Amino acid sequence: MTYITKPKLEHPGLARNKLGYTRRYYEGAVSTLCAGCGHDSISAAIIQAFFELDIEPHRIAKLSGIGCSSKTPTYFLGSSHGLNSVHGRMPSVLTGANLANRDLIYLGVSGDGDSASIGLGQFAHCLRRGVNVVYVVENNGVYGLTKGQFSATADKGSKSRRGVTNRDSNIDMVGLALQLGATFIARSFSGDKQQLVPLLKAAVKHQGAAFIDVISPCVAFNNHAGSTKSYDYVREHNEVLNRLDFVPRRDPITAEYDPGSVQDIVQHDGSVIRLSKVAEDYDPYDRIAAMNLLQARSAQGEIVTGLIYIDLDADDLHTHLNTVELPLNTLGEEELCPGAVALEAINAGLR
Ligand SMILES: Cc1ncc(C[n+]2csc(CCOP(=O)(O)OP(=O)(O)O)c2C)c(N)n1
Ligand code: SF4
Ligand SMILES: [Mg+2]
Repeated sequence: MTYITKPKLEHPGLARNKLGYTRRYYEGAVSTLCAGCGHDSISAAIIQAFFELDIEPHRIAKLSGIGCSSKTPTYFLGSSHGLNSVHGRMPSVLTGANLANRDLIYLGVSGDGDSASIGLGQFAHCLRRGVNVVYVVENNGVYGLTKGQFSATADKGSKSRRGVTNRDSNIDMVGLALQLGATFIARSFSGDKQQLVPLLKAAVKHQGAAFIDVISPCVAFNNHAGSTKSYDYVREHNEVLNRLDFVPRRDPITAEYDPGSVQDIVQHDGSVIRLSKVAEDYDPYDRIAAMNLLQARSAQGEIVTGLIYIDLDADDLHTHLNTVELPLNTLGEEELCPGAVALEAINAGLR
């Protein structure tokens, strides 16, 4: 049913962003996912985030693997670049694209099967190497597309729809991302757009590997009693660390807050993440404390959400590799293939 297209007509009174575009310009095709699937709410949050950030859609490249979650880029940013790759292989394709053209904003969209099961190695190396990406995992604890088998993020002791208990230990993707060295790490819930939209905006402006694990219930296979990824379970066990406001660089900060109740995080480009702390003593710059908190809360069955960790001194793979500033397709033949003399000089330098 992916042939369904949306009508091109739009209401003349629709709000426009600073580029003159309406939100419709950031949408994609009509979703064919199950009604109520968490993934559709994440698509809506992505549309809102890019619309409000006033980003030209052609500056974005959205890449995914295989799964219901990986289908979602068809449903947002219809005017952006996109590639639906192979199951679990989105990160390496994205890394290659990023190295070839650093001028685009890279949005990696994946599922828990795609990134924690078959693609775990790819996920790990992408974050470890600091690829400048917004990496979103739409985490429902199952392989939704292939009819609801447990994925590697399914909690030990949780039950399938048919009542089978999962005996394997789960992979906590946020815990892994912390260990691997990602420099912007957050968790959110598809049912909490107020939290997810500013997290997405802040991640887009982060210069380095940004990872957001979004718990996204699968209404067809994992939304029953006994599941720890159902709407009810997440609502009852969601421990929100902080509330966020994202303030772009050019906008003045107007809202008044009691001194001490908020923390301003100024990113590289001058944009500000204004954190209203819910957990008073939580420090988002402390990687070890974040690891400890996650472990402690997960042992109690709680799901920690919010901005979990940020490193403002982050750099990215291009810095690590000392690559050329320009996209490769803008270089001429002489720069790309400088000839035998230049090659000899390089070889001599390695002897
Ligand atoms: C190499 C390969 N192995 C297995 C599959 C079958 N397959 C397709 S999607 C999928 C799992 C998807 O799970 P997830 O990434 O969590 O996405 P969801 O559908 O839950 O959003 C599997 C196992 C495949 N397409 N390719
Ligand atoms: S099977 Fe699950 S993950 Fe897939 S579209 Fe339906 S609710 Fe969403
Ligand atoms: Mg899944």
